Amino acid sequence: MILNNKMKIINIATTTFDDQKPGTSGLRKKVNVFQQSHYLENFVQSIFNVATELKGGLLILGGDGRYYNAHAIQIILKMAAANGVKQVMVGENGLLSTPAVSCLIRKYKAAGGIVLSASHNPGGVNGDFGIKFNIANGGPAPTSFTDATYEISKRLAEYQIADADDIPLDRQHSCQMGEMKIDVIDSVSDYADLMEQLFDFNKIRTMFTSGWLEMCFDAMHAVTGPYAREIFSKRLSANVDALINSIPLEDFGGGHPDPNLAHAKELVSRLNSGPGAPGFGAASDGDGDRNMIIGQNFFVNPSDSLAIMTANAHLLPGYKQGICGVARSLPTSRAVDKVAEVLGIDCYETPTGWKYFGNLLDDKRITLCGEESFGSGSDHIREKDGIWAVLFWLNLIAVKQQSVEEITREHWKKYGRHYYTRHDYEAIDSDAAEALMQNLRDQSNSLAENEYSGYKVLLSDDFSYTDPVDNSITENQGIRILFDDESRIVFRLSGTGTEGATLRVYIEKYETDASQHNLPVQTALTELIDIANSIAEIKSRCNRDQPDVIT
Ligand code: G16
Repeated sequence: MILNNKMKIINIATTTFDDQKPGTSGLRKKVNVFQQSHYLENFVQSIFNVATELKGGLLILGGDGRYYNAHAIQIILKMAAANGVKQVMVGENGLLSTPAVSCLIRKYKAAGGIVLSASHNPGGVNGDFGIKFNIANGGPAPTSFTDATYEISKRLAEYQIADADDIPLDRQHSCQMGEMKIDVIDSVSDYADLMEQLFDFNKIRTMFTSGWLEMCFDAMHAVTGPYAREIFSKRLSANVDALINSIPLEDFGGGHPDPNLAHAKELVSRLNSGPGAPGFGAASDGDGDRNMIIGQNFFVNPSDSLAIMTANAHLLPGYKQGICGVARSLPTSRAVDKVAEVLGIDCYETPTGWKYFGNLLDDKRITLCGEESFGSGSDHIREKDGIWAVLFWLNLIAVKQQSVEEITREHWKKYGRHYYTRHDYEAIDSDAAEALMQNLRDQSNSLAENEYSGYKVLLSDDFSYTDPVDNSITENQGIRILFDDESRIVFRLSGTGTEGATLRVYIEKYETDASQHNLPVQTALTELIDIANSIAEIKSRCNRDQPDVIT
């Protein structure tokens, strides 16, 4: 036991867990896994052991408000004090969205940040919990960091924690825990100020106050409620009924905080309610980094959203100097590639995971990036950013004076339409999923030249990425099959699920003929869906007739 400014630091002997390997975005498990004695503490100590820069530095701490958030924050504060952190800024009520953490790390030059969230996964006592670490650039820790924490977690013998009282989180204040300063801060204002620098708030406000547009934003009872209140209602004077589900709840009101057509049902029914319906709808996820954009009876695919943003960024104040390049993850449709070609800028294809965009942003190779999984962002921070994407669209609508649908259709007309769908097979047997992927891997080199229902395979491989900045290589990132008409199928296993395995099948088809842009997506892709099912033998290997979720 050591005394630090009259505070006791206790070394607790612990035993290891073998399942603390972070996935696509941090460590995500069922709440009851995190509730095992020492489980959270072991993982947090592993972070402190690797992120030695936290000693004597500033840590940003907050989460999406799900069950276990408040409890975990008190533990992490005491462990931070015991591990020599100089100062912690923690969000009021323990709330900070993932983009707000990234913003605060960069603004206050913090050594890093800890975000407590399992993102779009359900919460509550029977739901999921998660923890992720962001480094000093504000972005998710790279694989080298997460691999190192995993190695440490496998041999950790003890952790350090201060013998201190819990800190009140329900009001803004500053206090000491031993030698460590704690500031409980406004969760929203720094982030909202950054948004005001990027977008034309006057123009958006006029659009609302003149009655030209009404919006509906679904915070899904997750972290973005307070952000939406401050930004859309207070600073932008949006219509009085603009926000739904805007009170953060520990179980997200029993809902699934995943902003897609299946889970944001209330929002969708409002937008599709006929005359008088709002013209613009949006939703964000548990920790506020994802976004869905919809118009009246109209859905904007996230891959299209990235392409539309890229084509129009120069019209908005924060991007008026143009953009230097773009990036998308492997399974994201190639809609943005077409725009990059026309703009004459580089377009990078990365593995799934926001962490792969960090080096490209830091090296100023890209300004915008995005993923099919409802994520888009820019160089303003190092995370994808839900509210930012909503503001981007609102600003664009205010500039163009067109509806969501008109903007999207005009885009398709100019660049062609990428019909796109993702089929998810959830909670399938992990061994069966691995065997399915291995079978695809074994075939992948011999598929070229094969023809399926008139679609000829041009190239097929297991995607591997060499980071152009640090030359690190990331292998086995998904099987991709490219056809000679620019259609594409990608198969990979999710890295964010907490039950069995989730197979994701991504299918796209490029159509330049505007008279063919009105088909239902699943109809336009029927043949390719059948080809994907047959090459991967999904039905027999997964024992499923249909995907569980289609986006
Ligand atoms: C995370 C990552 C994203 C990724 C998504 C889905 O998002 O940050 O980069 O696209 O998971 O990953 P997977 O397909 O492996 O499940 P979030 O919003 O869950 O943090």
